[in-house]
Amino acid sequence: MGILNVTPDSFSDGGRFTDVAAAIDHGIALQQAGADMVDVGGESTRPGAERVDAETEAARVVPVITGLAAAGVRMSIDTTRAAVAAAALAAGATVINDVSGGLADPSMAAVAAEAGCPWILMHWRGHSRDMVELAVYRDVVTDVRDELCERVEAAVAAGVDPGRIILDPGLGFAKRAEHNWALTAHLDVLIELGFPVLFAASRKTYLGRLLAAPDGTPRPVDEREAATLATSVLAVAAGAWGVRVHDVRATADAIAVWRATGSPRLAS
Ligand code: PMM
Repeated sequence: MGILNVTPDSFSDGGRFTDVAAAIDHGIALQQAGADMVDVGGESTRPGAERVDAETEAARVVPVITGLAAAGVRMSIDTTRAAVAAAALAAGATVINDVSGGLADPSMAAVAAEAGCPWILMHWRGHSRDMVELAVYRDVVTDVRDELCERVEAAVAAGVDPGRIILDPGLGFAKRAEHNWALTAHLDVLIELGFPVLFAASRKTYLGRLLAAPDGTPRPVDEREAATLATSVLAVAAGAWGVRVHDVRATADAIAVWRATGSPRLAS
């Protein structure tokens, strides 16, 4: 899954694709680089980010989705809002990627059930401005698993086909670095639930901290690619269904190497 943030303030590519034509070109380039799907988002979810209103969010993504659909690009819509998801599906997106797992907008389940489309339920505890203080767990792996199971139950109760549900541990969302590493090491615990699992570590803050300079300065966002590739290969080898990344070509290359060795599965 290639990332296309049509926002002025996302942490990695914010501001690069606010022009519709540039965003469409980048989406096509992601597909040509090997993305099976392009994830289009119109609201930044980086820690501390302020929210935009639904009209602004929809106005950012709909023209880009319309253009990419005309070019034959498969897309997910990265939103927590039912109205934005519905507008994006009408414009040609075919998957809902909801970082709140249905918690932020009670109407999202009805949109997903009505559309009958795949719905990515990410583990989430609150909006970006509050999420640092929500990063408290008894055991992060079992807590995330149990909270995701609650989201699945709510979705199914609202009429969503369980065969359309995809799960995501939500790296960096109400998670400190040690939580992200534990979820990476024990991805099998989520995979064993039987749903496809999406893994989305690309260029995130905790990778910058891992690779910090001796004086503690985090590695800049655009120098976290090798670490991103390592996490993506670990996730795919553990059985992840997909990885959500900025650099699709490098990711496809790394996964080609894993496949060439016979797609060995990681034992946990
Ligand atoms: N992370 C971000 C945005 N959308 N969607 C899913 N399913 N999982 C994630 O971890 C996730 C997401 C934030 O990263 P970005 O600013 O690079 O888009």
